[in-house]
Amino acid sequence: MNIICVDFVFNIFLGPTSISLDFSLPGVEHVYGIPEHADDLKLKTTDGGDPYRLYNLDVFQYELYNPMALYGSIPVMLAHNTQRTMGIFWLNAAETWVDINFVQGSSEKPQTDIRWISESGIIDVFIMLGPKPSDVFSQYASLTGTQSFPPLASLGYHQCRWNYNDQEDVKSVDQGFDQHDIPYDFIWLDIEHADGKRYFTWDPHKFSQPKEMLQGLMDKRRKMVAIVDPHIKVDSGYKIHSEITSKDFYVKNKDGRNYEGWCWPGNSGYPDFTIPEMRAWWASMFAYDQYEGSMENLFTWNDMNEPSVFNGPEVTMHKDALHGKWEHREIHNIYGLYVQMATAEGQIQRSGGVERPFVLTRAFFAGSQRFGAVWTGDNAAEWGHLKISIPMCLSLGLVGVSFCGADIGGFFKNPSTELLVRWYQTGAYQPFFRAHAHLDTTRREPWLFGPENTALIREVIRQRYALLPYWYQLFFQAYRTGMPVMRPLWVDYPKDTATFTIDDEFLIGSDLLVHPVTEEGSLLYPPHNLKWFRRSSACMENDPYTLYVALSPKKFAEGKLYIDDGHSFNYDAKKEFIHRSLTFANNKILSYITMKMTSMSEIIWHANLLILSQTGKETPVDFEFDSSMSVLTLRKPGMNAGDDWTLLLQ
Ligand code: NBV
Repeated sequence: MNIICVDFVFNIFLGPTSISLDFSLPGVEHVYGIPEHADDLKLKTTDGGDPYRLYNLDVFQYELYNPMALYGSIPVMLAHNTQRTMGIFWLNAAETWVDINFVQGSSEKPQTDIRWISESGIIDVFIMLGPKPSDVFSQYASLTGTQSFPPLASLGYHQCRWNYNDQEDVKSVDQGFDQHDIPYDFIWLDIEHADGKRYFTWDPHKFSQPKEMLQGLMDKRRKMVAIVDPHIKVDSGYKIHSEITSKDFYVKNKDGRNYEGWCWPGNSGYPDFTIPEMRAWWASMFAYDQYEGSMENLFTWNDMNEPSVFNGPEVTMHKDALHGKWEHREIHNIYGLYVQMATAEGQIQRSGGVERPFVLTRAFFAGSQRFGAVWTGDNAAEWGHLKISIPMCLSLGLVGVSFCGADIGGFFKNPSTELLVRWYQTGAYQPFFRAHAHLDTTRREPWLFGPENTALIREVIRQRYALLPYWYQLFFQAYRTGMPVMRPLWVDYPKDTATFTIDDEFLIGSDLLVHPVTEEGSLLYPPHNLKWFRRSSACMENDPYTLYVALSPKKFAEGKLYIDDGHSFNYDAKKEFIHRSLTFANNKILSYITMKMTSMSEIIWHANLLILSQTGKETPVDFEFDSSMSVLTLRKPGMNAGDDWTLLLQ
């Protein structure tokens, strides 16, 4: 047995109640998780201060190193020491507070005491016993699912701004990338693209020909994301509003009338996403004949789904609003998850179940990883916000959400050029790689800061594209096993106590150590210009792979390669994929099938130094050896990534 479930069921009373449970963890000094907070990776004692709060809120200009609630809540805590990793999953979607105390236990042992307090609901706790970090990840995945496997393109670079003003603007930004030889995959449209903030529509003047715009992008194998928020303008002439009204799908006031609040469109209704029929209807709105102007390269961004209500308490919904017989207080933290779930389902359905969706959400809960990506909301163009993006994404990765990123450049305020470049250099090594900016900021497309800075940004975006096969393979692992893509060092070095508090550097998979510069005034390095690149990830599909082999002191290395069509569910439905393991040992590189081992035909290479023989046939291989760096480069060896082969160095 490796998961313990504690489940106390109480009667459900309307109105505020409260439940609580204490845990003592003897031998534990390090606890992590319970996002979302703008704080260090290792959770702090809350003794003498506020507990960490979990209550999905639209927070204006959030503070750093603070236990205050932010946009999402995942009530999962991990505890780690050199002997064991374990986790506690407090399954409750009501407002929750977590108190942490580090104490001296019996026989001088360190101990961590934790108190979970929720406003309502039931006590439903899962204890994941590990003992290895990877065990906790798979135990938690068995409860809430794994990271959805995203389309390959969504791991490329995303260019966003509130707002790209009109179709001409979109066109010229798109061309700017070509003129400056910078690849990108997605351009984003914020709330101004819709007709009077009526989502699923287009502004008739600024975006009068959406299909023409989308086709222009499609011709370049690029894509677009348009925002669809879950507050619906109360307007009888608006199809979405009238259908929700006629189907009686709005959240209700306690007196039974539709709940209305103030948001971007003015007076707004809030669809009740907890109703399965409502979610099915919402999903059907993404069909191409319902969502006019949409095409297969249009994807979705769900913002404001905490939900945000400008005139509500703490800018959210009243706790006594009703979802059927349930008060909002009971389900508050899971509302945003259901919005993203219904949206992702809509994208799958519009393709007849063939294509993978891409949906970004701001609010989230345990299990949101199954529906797409998450970002850290409205940060600011400050060095501290760049720095905090690392522990914020690491904490999310530990509790299942691998597809995480922060607004590059900072959402509020204008970044200095140095900060912007450093942010690109950091963001390129975080899972969700998107630049975004507030309406009132000055324009900041990558080529607006002089040729030297354009070159630096171009370089790091190209680095991201060069590493796409690595990212893609890691997302496939995350999808299959629950292993986080972006990881704290202790996950791979669980006995090295020095790693337990590190959160200014991190691992991507187990093989790439990243330590971004997040301090002002550090030395800039000159770009060295990667020679190849492409316009977007789709244009790379027939490119050769470059294999970097970094040997351990025992002259050993191993890695994995995963390839499929990059966008459909055929890897699952038709098992159309290549998944290979690559190892270097005894001077040989072997490539063999990971998922299903087949007999291996050995191919051995001969040249003066290196030899290739392919079922008897020998082919010389071009190589260079840089003795100062001990780097051996083999050029175009002509192997097929999908075949078994062996490379022998002599
Ligand atoms: O839709 C406008 C913005 C959006 O750009 C941002 O990314 C969201 O986090 N949205 C919040 C609402 C307004 C924030 C001031």
